[in-house]
Amino acid sequence: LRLNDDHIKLAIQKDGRLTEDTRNLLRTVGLHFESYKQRLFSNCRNFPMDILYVRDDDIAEYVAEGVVDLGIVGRNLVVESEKPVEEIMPLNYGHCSLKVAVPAESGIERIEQLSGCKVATSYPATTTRFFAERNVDVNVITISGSVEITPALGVASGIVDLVSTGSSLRLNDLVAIDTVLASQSIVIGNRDALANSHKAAIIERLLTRFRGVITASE
Ligand code: PRT
Ligand code: ZN
Repeated sequence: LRLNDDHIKLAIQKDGRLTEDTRNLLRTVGLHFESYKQRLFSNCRNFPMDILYVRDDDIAEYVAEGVVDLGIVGRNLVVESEKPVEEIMPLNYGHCSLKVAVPAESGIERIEQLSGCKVATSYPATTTRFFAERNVDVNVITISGSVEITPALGVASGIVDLVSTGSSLRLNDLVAIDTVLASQSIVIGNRDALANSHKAAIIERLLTRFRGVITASE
């Protein structure tokens, strides 16, 4: 089992929220590949592609650097990474949004009311850009996990965090007051790979298969 230079390389999340839907998509479009949890990559038996399993946080970087040609990852991480990659195709799963939320009892209803306050997030680049574009001066505090408990701890007045059902916000007595971005799982591509006729042809064959099942599911 080894990486083949004639193959395109696709990075997907190794073990997380997007992993099962991503594997299902690849199998639904007819790709045959082994996947063992402990393995770093697998070859497709019936398509010139190798699949790498990585942390989702590393996917945009690997695509930008050309370690892989394609990646499947949440758009939220692509935007946050600020890496030069091509956003090729939304896949219609992994829907969530990055929202500004505050304690329900704070009475805060507009982001302007957070002026001068601390805002905790795992998305510092996106959050900083969002408030700067709206001329609201906040102090962005970067937290790697459990951002939703920071207001109760007195660490921040508000948060910017991913929301899907909203139950995590409700559980922590937080309410959303604005949306920073809408996200879903997307295909991203390396710009040099897309400009390479050999690779671009294989990539187009894969995207054509994706298009078939994605339109069908809408
Ligand atoms: O290990 P690795 O680094 O690869 O994974 P990870 O733990 O960093 O990410 P993971 O697997 O949790 O999420 C992968 C991607 O799924 C995210 O980058 C998003 O694109 C997408 N996604 C979709 C979500 C959610 N929905 C979501 N609800 N990611 C996180 N959440 C969190 C949310 O922030 C909240 O804390 O899940 C919790 C429950 O959300 P509610 O609103 O349903 O209560
Ligand atoms: Zn991650």
